[in-house]
Amino acid sequence: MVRPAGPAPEGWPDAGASSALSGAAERGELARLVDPASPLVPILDAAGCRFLRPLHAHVIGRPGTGRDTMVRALRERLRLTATGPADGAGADADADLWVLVLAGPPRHADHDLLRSAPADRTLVVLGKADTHPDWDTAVAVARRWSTRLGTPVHVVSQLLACADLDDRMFTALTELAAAGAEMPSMAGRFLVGRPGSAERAVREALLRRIDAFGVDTALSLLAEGSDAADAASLNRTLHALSGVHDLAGPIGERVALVRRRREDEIRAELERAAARGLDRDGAERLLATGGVA
Ligand SMILES: Nc1nc2c(ncn2[C@@H]2O[C@H](COP(=O)(O)OP(=O)(O)OP(=O)(O)O)[C@@H](O)[C@H]2O)c(=O)[nH]1
Ligand SMILES: [Mg+2]
Repeated sequence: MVRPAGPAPEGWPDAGASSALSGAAERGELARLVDPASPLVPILDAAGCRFLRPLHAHVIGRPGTGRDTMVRALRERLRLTATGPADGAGADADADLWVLVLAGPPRHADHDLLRSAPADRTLVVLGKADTHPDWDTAVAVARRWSTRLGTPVHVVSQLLACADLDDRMFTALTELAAAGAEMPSMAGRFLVGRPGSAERAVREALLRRIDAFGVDTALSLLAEGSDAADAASLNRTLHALSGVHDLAGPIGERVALVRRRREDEIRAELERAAARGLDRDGAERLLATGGVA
């Protein structure tokens, strides 16, 4: 099955029944479908490698919507090959899926971006969900945008999905929670301490890493004495709250489609080889293979 690099997160569905061609490709046995002396062997070996490449998602959206952070979230949490604006023009050439990030009501530019991506392989995400007054509000907003766009809109805080607090930040949060500190409603008021001081620096780092909602959530978790015993477990809790894992379902639903497209790539290679006269009988026999393995 076409899969993300590394072990699949729980919940990746099976891609369904495979044809003889894609079944052999998934087992890494594509070249065994022809005579070992056939000139198709290296072509099928290369096509088989391409077939098994990890699932590739390309992130699009208006500038400032959190696209680069979404790329990181997809790589780190869902183990996808992910690209975005930082990867330059043409980075989507081999993409299987597109992720359109919205951080405000859909505008013309978003409609244009949505039209430019393949409809059946594009997910729309309300990003920066943590900047809404609360998660339920973000979900309600996403529902309204979904009605306007005619496609589901998933709710994600890509920043929380990338939470990587270190021991120094964890200790600062623990001390703040023990002192009964809360996140002020104006995030700027969190930045107490002399500019350049260690206290100010750690507070700035916290806002940069997890922003106001993340700090507020972490303080509540630590004050409640939750099992966030160290930086790593607090990071994991924030990742779990980010909504990014909920993308695994809709991504998984598109895996069968991606697999069919990759099988079409193998067929195109075989057709090119047959046109060049390379083991035409072998190529045509394989091209006639359409049944389920
Ligand atoms: N609160 C919050 N901030 C976020 C989130 N994702 C990204 N940001 C912040 O938004 C800013 C832009 O993030 P990027 O990921 O660089 O977004 P981009 O779309 O690539 O933006 P440009 O590179 O400026 O075009 C940074 O300050 C991020 O920290 C999020 O989920 N929540
Ligand atoms: Mg950026």
